[in-house]
Amino acid sequence: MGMNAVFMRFTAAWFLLVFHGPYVRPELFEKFYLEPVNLDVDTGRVVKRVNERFLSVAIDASLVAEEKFVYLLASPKLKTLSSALSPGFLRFGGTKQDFMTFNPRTYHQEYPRNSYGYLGDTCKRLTLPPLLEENLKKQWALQTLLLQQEELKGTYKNVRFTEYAVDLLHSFANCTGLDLIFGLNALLRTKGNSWNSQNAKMLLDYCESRQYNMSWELGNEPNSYQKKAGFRVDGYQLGLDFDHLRKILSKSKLYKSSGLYGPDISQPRDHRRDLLEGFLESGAEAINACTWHHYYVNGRDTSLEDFLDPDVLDMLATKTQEVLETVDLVSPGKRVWLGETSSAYGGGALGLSDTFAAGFMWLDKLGLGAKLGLDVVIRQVLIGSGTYHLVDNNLDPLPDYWLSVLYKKLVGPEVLNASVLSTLGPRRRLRVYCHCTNKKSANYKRGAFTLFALNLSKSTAKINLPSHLANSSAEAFVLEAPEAGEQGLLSRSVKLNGLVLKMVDDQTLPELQGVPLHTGDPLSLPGFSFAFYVLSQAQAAACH
Ligand SMILES: *[C@@H]1O[C@H](CO)[C@@H](O)[C@H](O)[C@H]1NC(C)=O
Ligand SMILES: *[C@@H]1O[C@H](CO)[C@@H](O)[C@H](O)[C@H]1NC(C)=O
Ligand SMILES: *[C@@H]1O[C@H](CO)[C@@H](O)[C@H](O)[C@H]1NC(C)=O
Ligand SMILES: *[C@@H]1O[C@H](CO)[C@@H](O)[C@H](O)[C@H]1NC(C)=O
Ligand SMILES: CC(=O)N[C@H]1CO[C@H](CO)[C@@H](O)[C@@H]1O
Repeated sequence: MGMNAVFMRFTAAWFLLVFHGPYVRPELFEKFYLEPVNLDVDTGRVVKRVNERFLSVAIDASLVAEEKFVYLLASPKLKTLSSALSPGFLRFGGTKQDFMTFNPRTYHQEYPRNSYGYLGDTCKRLTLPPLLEENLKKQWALQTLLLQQEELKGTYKNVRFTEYAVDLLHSFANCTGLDLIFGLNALLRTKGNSWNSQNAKMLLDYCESRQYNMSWELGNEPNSYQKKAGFRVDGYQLGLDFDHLRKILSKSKLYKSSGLYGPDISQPRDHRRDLLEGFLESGAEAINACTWHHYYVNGRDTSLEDFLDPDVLDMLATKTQEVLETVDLVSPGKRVWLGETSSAYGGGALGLSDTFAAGFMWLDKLGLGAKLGLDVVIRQVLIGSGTYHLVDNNLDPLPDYWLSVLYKKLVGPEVLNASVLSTLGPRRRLRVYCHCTNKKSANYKRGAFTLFALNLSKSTAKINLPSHLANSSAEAFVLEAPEAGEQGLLSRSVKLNGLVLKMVDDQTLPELQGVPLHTGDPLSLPGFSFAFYVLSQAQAAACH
């Protein structure tokens, strides 16, 4: 055993005591790599191109379990926060969608065309008075506890929703520049176990009468219908149901070319993918993208270690490849979306999913997902019960919200091939991704690219740019926990380049400014942090 190993053991033991508490595996504190690693990036070629709405968000259908809570969407603060995530999809769906029926208060066979209702179409009128907002937030905090219990028990009450919920959802999407995807109930079945479209038809008619431009899904995680509803729907039948929905849509002037996405299956388990195969055989033609759901871990059985574990992060690649193989086999070329995804299922992991630590899973999913060829990634959830939300129950932004906004601002849809090289073999705890810089960001020239990197270990990573880029000016956006140590990682706030991010007021986000780096120096990424680096003068051929 050399001096080095003795030293390592000593430091590992020291960290165990001082930094992390007694339960953390010493591997978390691998050898200190003080020498820089080299970034290898092919700036000449786009390897994948993702949707411009790649980073998208969801609102869980449980928000309408009591309809008054949909009024939270009229909060000015939430509107400000959500607008910064445009362009993106806003998926309204989840377990509860299969227990919801449309029950309009003023049902007429024919709705008057183009008549605007109670809310009208103006965003100004979509404003919740402050007192009402405070009240509703308090009640919502209690409601989330009930919803969590329902999820734990796995028994779901049927819910009726009215025009109010639809109007609010649509106005919210419209005012924030998000594209609404509405998840229809697939558990309304006929005696012969095919989909009963009657209720959906009524909803579609209503939405069309209001000229609501939106797209659709049908059913949520159909692979577990047995557990949730006591009967099975096989993949082939579900595909036929989608085909039926497509036929209904094609008869509508407004919806004849609107998006339809499905089947929103859970991630493959034990290589079981029969539902997806069957679905695609009969339903592939009906859909614009094939959706599946992914969570890394069970929220009730996980730890900070999992959130920082490269093996856990790599599980996304395994699952994605399984889904892509099936899709390529049955309907080659069909786009694949993560239709619902977050860190931990079961509403998130308490004390982790809403903290700075969750950013490692989120940013790595965005990077790896794009590189693997996923077209859209829909984050569960923007607001809602559980702890995996981007905006908390007081409608204040959480660390993953700020990470998402920075991603939107700096990362474009063109994916470049990047990796880090080191003489000591692969660096599993340093993960890098490159895209062309978002060309819609006025601040950067064409040819700029954005590197984003995660350091899953304690010590600072130094990254050498390729020599031809070494003199290119760079701007850094480093996201760190507000304080050192485990407490910092579990914090509900985040520092950008040293300053804790906060809204200026309900209508204003802070400027998310980068700091210029000295050209020629390696990029320096502190331990347990992640960052975006914009190489604004890179003149990458792929990014012109
Ligand atoms: C909002 O609705 C108006 C009126 O229907 C429409 O013209 C506009 O394109 C919509 N905007 C978005 C972002 O959906
Ligand atoms: C509906 O929205 C989509 C996506 O934003 C857009 O491409 C399409 O043109 C819109 N359709 C209508 C009828 O406004
Ligand atoms: C990306 O680069 C790695 C090596 O740097 C190479 O093995 C791999 O084939 C490249 N991938 C693509 C899609 O070009
Ligand atoms: C970068 O700048 C240094 C110092 O000015 C110079 O010696 C070097 O040739 C430059 N490298 C490139 C690739 O332009
Ligand atoms: C130099 C270096 O790489 N710094 C830290 C951050 O990430 C790496 C990647 O493995 C860790 O080894 C380092 O501790």
